[in-house]
Amino acid sequence: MKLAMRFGLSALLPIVILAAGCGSDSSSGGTAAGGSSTNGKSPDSGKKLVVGFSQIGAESGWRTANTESIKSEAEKRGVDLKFSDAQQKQENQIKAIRSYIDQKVDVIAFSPVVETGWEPVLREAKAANIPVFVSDRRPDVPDDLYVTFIGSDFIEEGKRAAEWLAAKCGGKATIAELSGTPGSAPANDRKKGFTDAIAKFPGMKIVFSQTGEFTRAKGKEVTEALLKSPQGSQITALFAHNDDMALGAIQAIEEAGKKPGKDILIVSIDGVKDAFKAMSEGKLNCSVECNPLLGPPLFDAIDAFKKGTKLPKRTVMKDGIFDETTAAKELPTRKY
Ligand code: GYE
Repeated sequence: MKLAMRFGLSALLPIVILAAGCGSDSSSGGTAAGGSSTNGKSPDSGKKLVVGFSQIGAESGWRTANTESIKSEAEKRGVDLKFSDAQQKQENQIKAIRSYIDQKVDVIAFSPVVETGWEPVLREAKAANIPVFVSDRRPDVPDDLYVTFIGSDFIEEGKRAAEWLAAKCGGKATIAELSGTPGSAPANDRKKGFTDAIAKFPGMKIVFSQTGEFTRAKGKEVTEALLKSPQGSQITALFAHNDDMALGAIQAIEEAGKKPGKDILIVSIDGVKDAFKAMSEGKLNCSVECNPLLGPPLFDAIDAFKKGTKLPKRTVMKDGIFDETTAAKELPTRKY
């Protein structure tokens, strides 16, 4: 009953259907956790919906666009958003989620920095009857602990990066990998997708792999050290788990007197504007898109849930792939 009261605001919010025309694609059915308690009963007296969102940090252009999408969408819909930035620390995210539980927010949403270690705090949210929505990265928990998970397919992204590179280099490459935050879903899954796909090409080998923590500075630092090492001269291709690390690597390659995109082929993931600039200059060869604009589908899902709609457990964002041949044409229309 208490929850039904809190969710009563749905009558005042715009009617939006989950995933309709917003670049996402629902898949694999499932039951919305706790959905029965909200079935749009008892309209409340104009009280704003309170959503607590725990963000990972501000490590990349992707993350900046993602934060902006969530904040602007909340504002547009008149949602009272309690937003916190965990500065890459899981303990800060757990603290934020606990404080949202204490404040009795209507909904908790979060993007988990790493995959493991979330079960206790999500059980606390469930015990407090607060529905949890997962965006961007998946936590490794039983799926009754959250309503729905909206984000891209990171394994597929890694696979697409590998297949693009294989075609470009004719199945022959000595590859350096810059991986993302250790233990994070995109780092784990992109590595898996890429590694599984290059297994079909005996001439393609990853000979170096180190984390660049999804940041430009660390991507540059790691690449600088690699290029100074004896192994550096053997590298013919670089796979970065995100654009920012690739952009840092590009700076390091140029400072070492080599031509990024020519002496070393570079493929990365995200499709942010700076990557399109680098591609149009021929310094980055390919970027697999990962759509950060999760605000609209997330709040659509929250709205649909409040109305008692059964949501899929998983909604996969639709992403493209771009390379140096198309980047200049695409650049003016990029949204992030
Ligand atoms: O690719 C990277 C960011 O979780 C998909 O996190 C996200 C990743 C994104 O830091 O740039």
